[in-house]
Amino acid sequence: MSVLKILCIVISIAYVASGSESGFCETPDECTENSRGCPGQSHFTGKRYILYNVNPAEGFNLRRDVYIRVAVFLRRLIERDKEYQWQLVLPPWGNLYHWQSRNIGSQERLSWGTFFDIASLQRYVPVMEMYTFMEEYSCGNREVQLDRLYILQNDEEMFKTGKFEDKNELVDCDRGSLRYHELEQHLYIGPFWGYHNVTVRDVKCLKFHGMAHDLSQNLMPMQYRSIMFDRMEIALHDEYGSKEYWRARRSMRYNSELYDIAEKYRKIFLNSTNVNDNTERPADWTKEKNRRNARGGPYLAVHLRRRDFIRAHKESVPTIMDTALQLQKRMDRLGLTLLFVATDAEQYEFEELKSYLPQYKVMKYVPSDYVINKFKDGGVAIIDQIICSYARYFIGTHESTFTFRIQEDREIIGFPLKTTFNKLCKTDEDCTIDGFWSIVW
Ligand SMILES: Nc1nc2c(ncn2[C@@H]2O[C@H](COP(=O)(O)OP(=O)(O)O)[C@@H](O)[C@H]2O)c(=O)[nH]1
Ligand SMILES: [Mg+2]
Repeated sequence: MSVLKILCIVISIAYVASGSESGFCETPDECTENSRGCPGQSHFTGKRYILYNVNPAEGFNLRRDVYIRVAVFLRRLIERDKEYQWQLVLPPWGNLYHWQSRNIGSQERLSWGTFFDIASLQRYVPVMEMYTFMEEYSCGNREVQLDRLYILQNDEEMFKTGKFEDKNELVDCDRGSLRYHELEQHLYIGPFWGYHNVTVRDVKCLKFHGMAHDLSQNLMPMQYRSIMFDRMEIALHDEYGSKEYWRARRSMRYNSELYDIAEKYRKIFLNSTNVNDNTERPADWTKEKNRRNARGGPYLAVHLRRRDFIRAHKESVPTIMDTALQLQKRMDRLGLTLLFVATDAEQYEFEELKSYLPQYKVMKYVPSDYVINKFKDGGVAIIDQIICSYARYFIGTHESTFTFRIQEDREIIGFPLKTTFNKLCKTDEDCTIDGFWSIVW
C-alpha cells in the first residue's frame, strides 16, 4: 500500500471519528490534492454537487422552467436520500440570443443573484452560485475538475415513431459534434459558461427520455462528488403543475431591487401601490396563502412579443394595427385609460401602436443607465414582467414563455383567473383563450 493511500485512510478515519460523514478516497491523487488545498473539506464530507446546463438556443424564460424541473428533482432526492448533502449549482447566465444591448458591459457569467433572490431559492432546495461552488469544491485551487458530465440526447427514433418510453442509455458520443473535447485522458474542456479553469474527467452521452427524477440512477454518489447534466431541457417535469411545481415556482422570487424599481415605476407612472391594489405579499414565500382577491393597479398591461415571433408564430401574432384594435376594445370595456406595454418591439412599432391609441396614456418602461448597466437585458425584462404582474388586467402573447411567467406570477399574487389568461389574437374575431394554468396550493 502506498504512503499516499495510507495517509488517505488515516484522514478518512479521523473524520469518521470526529463525527462527520464517512468519506471515501477513490484515488490517492485526489485525496492529497484536496486535503492539501483545504484540510477538513471536500472528499471527507457527504456533500455532492449537481450542475446542469441547457441548450444554448433556449431563451431566459424556458430556462426558468428547466430550473423548476431540476429543483423538484433535487428536493425529492433529498427527501429520499439522507446519506449525502445534495447541492444544486446554479448555471451562470450568459450569451442569450435576445440579450443584444451593447455598451452595458459583459452579459456573460451573470450570477443568479443578479435576477433572483438566492435566500428565497434556498428555502426550497440548497442552491449555490457557480463562483461559490468553484471556491468550495476546489478548496481555493484555481482549477476545478468535475467528475462526470452526461450530455442528454433525445432518442430521434421515438420522435419518428411517436412511441415514447422511458430510456436512460449510454451511447457512443458523436465526437465531431460535441461541444466538449478531450485534451488528454481524464481531461475534457468545454463551454463551462466561459470559465476556462473548469474541466471534467469524463464525458458520457446519454440517450434519455423520462422525468427528471429518472436521472438519479446516474448520480453514483459513492464514486462521484460532482455530476453535471448538459441539455437538461430534455428531462421532463416530475410533477407538472402540481403543488410541488408551484412551491418551486413560488421560491423563484426576484432580486429585491428589481421589485423596488418596478414598485417605484408603478407608483410614479401607473398610480399603483400594493396597499391600494391589494397586492401586498409576505417577504417569505413559504408564508404566502391562497387568495383570489388581488385587485392590481389601474392599468391594463400587455406583453407584445415581436421580433423572431413575427416570423416564427405568423399564425397568431397580430399586426400592430390589429393589436391596437384589440387593446382598445378591452380598455373601453374595463374602463381603463392607462396602458402599460412590455415589449421587445422596435421603437418604430411602439410609436405606431401609440399613434393608434391617442385617447389613452400609453407607457413603456425605459431603464436608466444605472439599471441597464447593473441588471442588463435580463433584469430589464424582469422589471417589465413584474409591472405586468401587478396590473388590473393582463393580455399576453400566444405561446410566449415570457408571457407564461407573468401569468404564473399573477397566479401567485392572487388575481382572479379572467384578469390573467388573456392573449392577443391574430385578429379580433378569433380571440378564444386556451384555458387556465391555475396555481395549486
Ligand atoms: N424587456 C423586455 N424584453 C422582452 C420582452 N419580450 C421579450 N423580451 C426579450 O426576449 C426574450 C424572449 O425570449 P424567451 O425568454 O425565450 O421568451 P419567448 O421566446 O417569448 O418564449 C426575453 O427573455 C427578453 O430578453 C418584453 O416585453 N420586455
Ligand atoms: Mg424563446
